[in-house]
Amino acid sequence: MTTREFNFDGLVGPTHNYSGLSVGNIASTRNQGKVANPKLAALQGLAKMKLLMDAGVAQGVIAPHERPCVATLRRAGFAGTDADVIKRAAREAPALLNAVNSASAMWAANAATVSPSADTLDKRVHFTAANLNNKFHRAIEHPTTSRILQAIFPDARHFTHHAALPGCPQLGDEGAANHTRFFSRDVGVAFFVYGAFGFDPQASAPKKFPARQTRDASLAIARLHQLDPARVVVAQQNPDVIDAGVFHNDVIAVGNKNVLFCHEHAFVDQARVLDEIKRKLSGDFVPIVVPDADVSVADAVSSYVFNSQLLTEADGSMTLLLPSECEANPAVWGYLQAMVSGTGPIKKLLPVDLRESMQNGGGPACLRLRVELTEAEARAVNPHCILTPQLHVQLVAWVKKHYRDRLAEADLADVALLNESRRALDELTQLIGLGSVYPFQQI
Ligand code: SUG
Repeated sequence: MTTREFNFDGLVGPTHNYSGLSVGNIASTRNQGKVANPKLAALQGLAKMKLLMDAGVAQGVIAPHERPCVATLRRAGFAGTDADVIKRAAREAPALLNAVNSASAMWAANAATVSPSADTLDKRVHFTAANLNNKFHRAIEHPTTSRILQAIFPDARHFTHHAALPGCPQLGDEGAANHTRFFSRDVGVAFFVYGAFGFDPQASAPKKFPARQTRDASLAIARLHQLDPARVVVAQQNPDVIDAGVFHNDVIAVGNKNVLFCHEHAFVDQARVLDEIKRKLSGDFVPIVVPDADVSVADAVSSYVFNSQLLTEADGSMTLLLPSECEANPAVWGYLQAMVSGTGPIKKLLPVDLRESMQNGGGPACLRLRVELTEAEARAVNPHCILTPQLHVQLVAWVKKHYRDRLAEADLADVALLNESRRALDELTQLIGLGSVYPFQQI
């Protein structure tokens, strides 16, 4: 069966800001309090989507969420008009107000885990929205994420949507950021990476920063998606690299087809893990393991070199679309130059400027959700969510019309921001044919 990978990017929302909400994500903590530029952030994201569309990649768009999330403030006891709710929250619970303003749904790699129909027992594409249980500002995403994914993939003959796993530390789930699907000669292998065990006693755990994904959550998703255990590999992330700022596996590894590009210290018992992937892929596996002596974990985290997208070219070679920050890091850039002139599968480097997102710890790979589809499944996708040159022009105009170019922490208490965001999102749902996915549209 021929399939094609669709790449769905999260559109940056109008409240993109730097609130330092993600302990363990070094960029988020470091840039707390910086003035953000939501307009530039959204335009940078759209430029990346256009680059991929122009390169022949099937590119989709995932809508931002309603922020500030007034419904969450009401659940926390704030009442009155929407304006009253925001004003009181600003006075009495500013940290909560910051959290419900986060535009973090832009990082679509955390929206869900997706298994292609070739790998599932009932031959449907399975989606499980991630509960993102480890961070309050992210744990409120999944109900809207589920509605958006169902609006993009509505046909139950092809698509199965599972609700997020129960929100508890034992089942913390961060979606596709901790899941890679390898593929070779008609065999698909699902690779899940966890940082904590979940229910079982922890053999080794990070000491400084939280492990967000649990083994129990990964196993639950493999069950829900009806994956064949003979085609599943579950590995523990190296706890030391979590403590060095690798809060998701996609900060230290990226895979495509039968290739894995990762750091030497990515996984516990790495040689055994790579052997298991190779065996389950029937021997056809090409790991590119970057030695610590060439690129340290600190350089990997500051440059985000592994948070890149590996694209397959027409001749079968691969291109690494990576953050432009990599060019400024001599160790990283030197390694990459040598790599592309060698004999391995990665032949080209394509740096992209995603600085606004990067300053919150979100590189190219964070911004996208990969969905592998057959032709029949592709025809069942909501066509309005697929980027075309015309939609790109419309979305750029939409951003320029509605977004601010400056957003500081104090602005999050501005009631006008809520109204601007709602107007923008209302117009967006019409542009990309989503229907009423937002709470404010359902009143
Ligand atoms: O969950 N940052 C996100 C970044 C997510 C990156 N995604 C992947 N690696 N796939 C996070 O830590 C920062 C928000 C703030 O601090 O305002 C934030 O949520």
